[in-house]
This record gives sequence, C-alpha cells and structure tokens, in this order.
Amino acid sequence: MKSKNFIPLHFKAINCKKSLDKSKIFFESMDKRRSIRHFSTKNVSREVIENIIKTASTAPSGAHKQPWNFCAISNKELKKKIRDAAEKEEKLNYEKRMSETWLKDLEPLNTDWQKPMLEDAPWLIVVFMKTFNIVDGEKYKNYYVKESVGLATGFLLAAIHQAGLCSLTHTPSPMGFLAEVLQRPSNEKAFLLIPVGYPTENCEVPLLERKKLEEVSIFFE
Ligand code: IYR
Repeated sequence: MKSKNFIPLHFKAINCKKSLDKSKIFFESMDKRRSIRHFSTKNVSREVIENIIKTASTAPSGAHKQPWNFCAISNKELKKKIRDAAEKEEKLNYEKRMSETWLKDLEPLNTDWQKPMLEDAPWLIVVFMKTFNIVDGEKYKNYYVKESVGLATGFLLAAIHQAGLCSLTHTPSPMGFLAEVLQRPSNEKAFLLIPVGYPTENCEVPLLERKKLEEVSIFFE
C-alpha cells in the first residue's frame, strides 16, 4: 500500500546564472574551512549551537530514522573529564598503538597526545550514532547508520563554518569513554568528538593542499 502522507515539495527554482553564482560562492566559502587545534576560550551562545545541530539533523538518513544524537557540552567539569580520558587513550596511541607509518603520516599536522582544546573550546559536540532503537522493549536495527551519521556530521561541520566558527574532527580511540562520561544508553556509540569555537589570535594551521577537481572526480558526459 502506498503511503498517503505526501505533501507538495516546496522548491523555488533559480535560473542557471544564479545557480552558477551560488555554487561558486558556496565553494569559495567552504574552501576556507580549516580544522584548527588551538581554540580560544571565547564564549559561543547556546542558541548558535542549537541552530548548528538543527542544521545537522536535516541530513538525509536511512529510512529517515535520523540515527544520531548530538551531545553539546559547555560544562567545565565534564570538559575536563573528557580531556583527561581522551589524553589517557591518546598517550597510549602515540606511544604504543600507532604504527610508524601512521605517526609519519601525522607529522605534517604536528599533533600529539595532549588535547588542551578539549577544555579551551567553549563547546564540545559529541556525535553519537544510534545503532538500534528500542520501542516497547523491542530492539529495531537502524539502516546505513555510519553513512547517515557521516552525512549529518558533514552538515554539522558546514553549519559550524557558516556560523563563523571553527571546529576539529577529533577521534580519540577507543571512544568508549564518551558514552560512559555522558551516561548514554547502550544503543548509542560515539562517532566523533568535535570542539567548536574561535581560533586563538596566533592560531596556525598546516600548509595543506586540496586535491584538484581532476584528482577527485571523473565526468561521463
Ligand atoms: N586521534 C589522534 C591521532 C590522529 C589521527 C588522524 I587519522 C588524524 O588525522 C589526526 C590525528 C589525535 O587526534 O591526535
């Protein structure tokens, strides 16, 4: 049986010139996005973070299950707990778990196990994926969870950038401590830890080049 819950699409067509202009302007803006590792302690209002999360939650998802939860943390004690736990894992990673090749690949980024940004940034957004839902005691698996949450996180990063803020996609590994510290239920698994805020005055970023269009695409016309 076909669902009857359909409504007309709200779609406002724009002309080709406008489409070209807008696509260029958006690209040029997004091309300026950089991950940063030096955050100022300057505050960001909760309302901005709410809008950013609302934007992320407009992402498409498998069977429209929206299998994500965004925990936004500005609480100082919680940020410290998260930093301490992340650094504990990262110290082991850098000193024992990561391969020589991996460490070499990270050299240009100047990273190490210390993560002061987890306390300096005014907000940490922890993205959780909901691998399943529980309805009336029954377990229902979600679909394409990693793809869906990856898309929502992409929207989140774009929204952060458009709001004039910076972020870092941080993956302390393993990330189990995040569900523990934030007391998440068993159907939620940490996906990414994202400090959000402003860069420090003298913040520097590595000189990185993005791949050219020809290197990341093939057109079949
Ligand atoms: N999670 C570690 C190591 C790290 C790994 C990759 I792949 C990066 O692109 C950057 C860092 C850290 O955050 O330091």
